[in-house]
Amino acid sequence: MMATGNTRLVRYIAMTAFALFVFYFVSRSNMYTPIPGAGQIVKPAVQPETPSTPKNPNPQVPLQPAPGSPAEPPIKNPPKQPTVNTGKGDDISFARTPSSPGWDDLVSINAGPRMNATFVTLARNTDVWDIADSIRQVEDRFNRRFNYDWVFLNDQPFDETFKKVTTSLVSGTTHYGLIPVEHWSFPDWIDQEKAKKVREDMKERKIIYGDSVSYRHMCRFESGFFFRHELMLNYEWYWRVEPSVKLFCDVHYDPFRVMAEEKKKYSFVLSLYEYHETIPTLWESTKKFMKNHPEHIAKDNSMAFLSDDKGENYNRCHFWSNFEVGNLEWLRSKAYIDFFESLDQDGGFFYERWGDAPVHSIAAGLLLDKSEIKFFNDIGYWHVPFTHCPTGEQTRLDLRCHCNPKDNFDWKGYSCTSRYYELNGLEKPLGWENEKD
Ligand SMILES: Nc1nc2c(ncn2[C@@H]2O[C@H](COP(=O)(O)OP(=O)(O)OP(=O)(O)O)[C@@H](O)[C@H]2O)c(=O)[nH]1
Ligand SMILES: *[C@@H]1O[C@H](CO)[C@@H](O)[C@H](O)[C@H]1NC(C)=O
Ligand SMILES: [Mg+2]
Repeated sequence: MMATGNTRLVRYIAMTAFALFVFYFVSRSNMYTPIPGAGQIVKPAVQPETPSTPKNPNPQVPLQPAPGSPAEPPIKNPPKQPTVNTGKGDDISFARTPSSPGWDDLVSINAGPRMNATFVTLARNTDVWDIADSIRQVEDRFNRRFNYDWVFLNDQPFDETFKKVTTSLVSGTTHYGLIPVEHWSFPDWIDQEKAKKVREDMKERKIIYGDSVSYRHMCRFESGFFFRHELMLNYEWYWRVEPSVKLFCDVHYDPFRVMAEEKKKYSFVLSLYEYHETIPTLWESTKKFMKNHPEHIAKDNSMAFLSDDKGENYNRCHFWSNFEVGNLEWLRSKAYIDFFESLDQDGGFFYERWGDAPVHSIAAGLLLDKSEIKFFNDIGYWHVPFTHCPTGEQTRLDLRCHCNPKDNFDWKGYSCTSRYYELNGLEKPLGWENEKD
């Protein structure tokens, strides 16, 4: 009798303990699931034209509590608290190689400090679905863990659909800005008749966008004004994103922070030769600027990237500016503004068809020390028709890249990236020879 009673009691205790254990386990795992910021932030459907309540009023401070902080359920091995920027890049929030702690965590909100940075996109209302595509990729591969803001600029007011769709996709705060007409029109020193003849002539010669007025305003705006838009004055760093681009690889670390810690001001993933027809006198204008402003030319510049004869002629190499991570303070500096204004006075945005890519690139090449320009091998990228697929099989596997390495443009004949490597005395990534053609 006694024995049976004891067995029953033991069985009862065991079953209760088991039930409690199951309940505890289930409820705990449920608590983990909606990770704040991982695409689950509840946001108002529409945001007003001007800055709405920013999600992160102080970008230097992490937006979300770090995993393991008191606001969250306990985790078995809580990661370290966010560290102050040590400059060493070896803390959990800054995993740069597969052996770094925290590398495998592509789910939690990144615990590290945030830079004073934003994405920026110039777009028309009709670009909405093409930019939606780009945003989705940037969010999936990077920003859902970092929640940086996104600034959209347009020469026309953005419509409700554009704002609704993009706000629903961006994990950070979105801002929508109208471009002032002075930044999107002909300066008064431009001869309209002469500019019109150029467009007709370029149309006949079938030069891409050669007959377009809006394309010229776009190039001039991206060259001289986007970084001075009032919404952009709130930031120190930008990452430019265009409609219909692709990101092929996981971005484990914060590229803005890499830029700051490596003391970079400008970066690229693709480089190539510009069409001569669009910039016949750009180098003459550049030389005039160099003569008038020797004080702005960096001692250790990248002239060897731009010219094969020590500056006599332009070799047409440029960084492709539809992707850029860069420093806005540099673009707002006297050196850059003097350069832009000197070019603008010469009229080539309208009398030719100067692109913002060669303008930014020449500026970066001459006004910055060569050590201030960064090449991001590990950011896989596509903008029609060129692909940057990271060189090195192990890198592509580690970053879960979905690009075909055969498409990588970097080491092909029409790319200028080899010059960048040579000029900086850098060793090319392992496996580059196999991708020459
Ligand atoms: N608001 C506005 N944005 C424009 C206009 N034209 C171009 N853009 C934007 O400026 C950027 C560059 O324009 P694109 O048409 O992509 O020029 P591109 O990259 O040289 O050429 P594509 O090969 O057509 O992509 C994109 O982000 C466009 O959305 C315009 O007239 N108004
Ligand atoms: C971010 O940078 C802008 C431009 O330099 C500056 O005005 C602003 O105060 C900065 N914000 C923070 C939080 O540091
Ligand atoms: Mg484009």
